[in-house]
Amino acid sequence: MLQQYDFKAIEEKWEKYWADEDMFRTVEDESKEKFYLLEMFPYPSGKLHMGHVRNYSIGDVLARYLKMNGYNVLHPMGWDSFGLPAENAAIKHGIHPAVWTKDNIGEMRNQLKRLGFSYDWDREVATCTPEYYRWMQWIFIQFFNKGLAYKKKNAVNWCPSCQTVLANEQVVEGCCERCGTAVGKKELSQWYLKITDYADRLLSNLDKLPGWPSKVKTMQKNWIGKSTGAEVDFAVEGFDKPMTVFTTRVDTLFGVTFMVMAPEHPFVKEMVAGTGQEKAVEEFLEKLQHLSDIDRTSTTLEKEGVFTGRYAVNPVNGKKIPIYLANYVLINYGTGMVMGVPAHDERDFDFATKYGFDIIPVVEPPEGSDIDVNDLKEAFVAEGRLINSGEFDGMDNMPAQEKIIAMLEEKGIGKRSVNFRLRDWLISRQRYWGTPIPMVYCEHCGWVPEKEENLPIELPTDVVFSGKGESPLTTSKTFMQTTCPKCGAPATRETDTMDTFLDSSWYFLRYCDARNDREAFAKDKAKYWMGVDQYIGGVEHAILHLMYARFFTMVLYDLGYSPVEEPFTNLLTQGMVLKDGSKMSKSLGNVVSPEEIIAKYGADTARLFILFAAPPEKELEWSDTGVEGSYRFLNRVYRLVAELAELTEGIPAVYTPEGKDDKQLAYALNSAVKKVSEDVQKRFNFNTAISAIMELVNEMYRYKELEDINLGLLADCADKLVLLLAPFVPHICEEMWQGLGHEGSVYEAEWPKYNESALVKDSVEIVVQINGKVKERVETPAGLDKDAFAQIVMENEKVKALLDGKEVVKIIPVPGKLLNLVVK
Ligand code: ANZ
Ligand code: ZN
Repeated sequence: MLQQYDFKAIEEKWEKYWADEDMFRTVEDESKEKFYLLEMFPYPSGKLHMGHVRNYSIGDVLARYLKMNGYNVLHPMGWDSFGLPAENAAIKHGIHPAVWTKDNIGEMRNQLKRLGFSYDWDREVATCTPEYYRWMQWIFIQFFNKGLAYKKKNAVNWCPSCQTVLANEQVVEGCCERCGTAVGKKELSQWYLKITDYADRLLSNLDKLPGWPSKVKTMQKNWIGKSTGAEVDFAVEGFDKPMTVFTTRVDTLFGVTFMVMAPEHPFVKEMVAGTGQEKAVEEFLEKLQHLSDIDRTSTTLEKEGVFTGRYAVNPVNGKKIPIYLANYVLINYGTGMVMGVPAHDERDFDFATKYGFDIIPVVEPPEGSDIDVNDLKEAFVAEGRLINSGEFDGMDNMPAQEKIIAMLEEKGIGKRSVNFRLRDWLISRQRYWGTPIPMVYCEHCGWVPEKEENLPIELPTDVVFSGKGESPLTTSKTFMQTTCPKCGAPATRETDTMDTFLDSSWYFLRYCDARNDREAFAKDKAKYWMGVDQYIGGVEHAILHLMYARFFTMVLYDLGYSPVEEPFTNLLTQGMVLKDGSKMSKSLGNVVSPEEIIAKYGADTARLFILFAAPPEKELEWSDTGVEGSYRFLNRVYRLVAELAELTEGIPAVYTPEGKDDKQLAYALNSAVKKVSEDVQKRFNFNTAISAIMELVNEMYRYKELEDINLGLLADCADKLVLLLAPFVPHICEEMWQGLGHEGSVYEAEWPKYNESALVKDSVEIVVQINGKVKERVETPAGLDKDAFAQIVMENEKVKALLDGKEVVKIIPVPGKLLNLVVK
């Protein structure tokens, strides 16, 4: 063992050893308990950032700890490698996306190896390779055959700068999530996946995930957005179709004073024809073009509308009520039509005030309220009792809903109804660098999936990257023309590619059997490994990625391919890495590059700092002095172990603690073992685990300088110190393990156990405070009662000296810990 901590030599040596020995290769083994540990795979942008380093360091602690505890650990890594940046690089610099991506993967793989992460590289996947996307296409076809994929013309969000379609969730405050440009609308025929068929299950299954943070479950719940209510038909005068509205407040039916519908509603044209309102309606529609769905649901939106020239009839009281188009009614929610109840809905209140509709209260607050429903300044949205509601007057409004629905059902003009905020998933992208959608359009047969034996449909290489308009795949001379897989007639291929969120919706299944070229994954292997026992990643994926991955797993489960319905048993969302209080980002210029830190201090220091600075879920504030502190600690440990390696050479770790000092060191050792074991697996409290190890190191330094020392005890401490540190800082620990005379890798050694009897203290250190200031520390026997304890402390010579000439006014004993004295 070198005397100096030469991190560079040590880290290179052991990384080579792990690779040569194939240390982290995993195979299915029924005799061992499996643990599937997964960290979210990165987009290969070219360089790892600190967020990655944090995510993967957290995972690696667990992986190495579990391996030492005898688990069969699956710990894979791969690349979410389709996506826009590669294509933009192609447009800008003329580099082919495949080349750009491959180079980046190469660089980042080296960085991951340089950090010493214990991945099974034999299972590496990259979603942009034909070996992977072949099965992506196969899965898409299974969805299509099950009726879960369809093509539909729709007004979609369109980013004029990226020249691409965006899913609703990629539009942030009306702007493109990627480039910030204001998003517009475009009518396009697009592929969708029917995630809405699974809305109810995606929601109810959340209750079966006790290992997920509740904040993530709440976010998913809100995203799915289940609303329970009713649909009610209103006849329209002089028009043959009824207006069907979705309402969650059927109890307010008697208070309807107008009707509003989505301007895009297919009835609009027909309904307005011949009323004289045609021109006004047209002008209104023109004006709306520039509003996104997000603007239209904003609470600050100025509510506007236009009269359609028609009237509906309220089925419960025969009242004639005007029908308007309104900007706040969305076409793709409920039925796209709404009954306006200004007395009890804020948006309706604003609208009615603007256009002068009646405001009829139908719910009054409980007695004693100072709200006067006959003179409302804003909508009354709370619960209460029904008024102005005919036979339902006097009932509590919420229970009355059931009665009113029953009445509507009996008359055949309404029914119970449930709506979800979740929309079908728009997956078409007019882009090159994604999985080609494996569908063929035939004039005779319509959309036909490609034959499975023809997969993968590979990306053509003869394309033009202009960055404008349609998918670059349309510029290929060879790609589009094909024959119909069903009838053999000339046909054309789909040129859209898939949203990259599909690629990451099943990669965890592929890892179970990553090299399979006959199936997406073998069932028995998936059965052995799934579900993922611990998934770790950023909270920014709490909604979309996790929802899509759950959806895919559920569908594949229903089709008999996935052995589990829910993919991720336990989820940990790590906090962000901050510098000077804000997220590290290029634009703020506060980025610390992992490479620099590794070059200066080594990978072990980088890992230790990140793990020690904050618990995984919390934000981590970068600190240069913290990094230096970690580096100094590793040096200190290394010197200690180097010295003990010599001192205890040939001495077995066998001993009986005798004096007070032996016992104190044995206590520090056993409590460190206990703390690290519990903190790592159960609580991810890596920072407190490391603190316990630091205390042990201090104790060992103190002990080894004493006159009468037990070398067996020190030998045991040295071994266990290295074992305890091994999950956190792997390279240095391998070196120290070898230095202590052990054969092979420290990860083949067993995790230490602690000795409960060493944790029973027979003496404790008491802090003596005088007038609130710590003045002295005194040793007392453990387990004394209040009076005996106070007496022993007061009789201590040093304490007596401190109290000399003073009057003790009050004694406040905290047995085992503290004696507080108030003196005059
Ligand atoms: C009458 C009413 C009275 C309503 C009242 C609310 C309060 P959630 O909870 O989000 O599902 N609504 C229905 N479809 C709509 C659409 N396409 N665009 C805009 N608004 C729509 O909201 C359901 C409520 O939102 C429905 O209940 C409807 O207004 C409105 F005191 O009906 B309500
Ligand atoms: Zn055909």
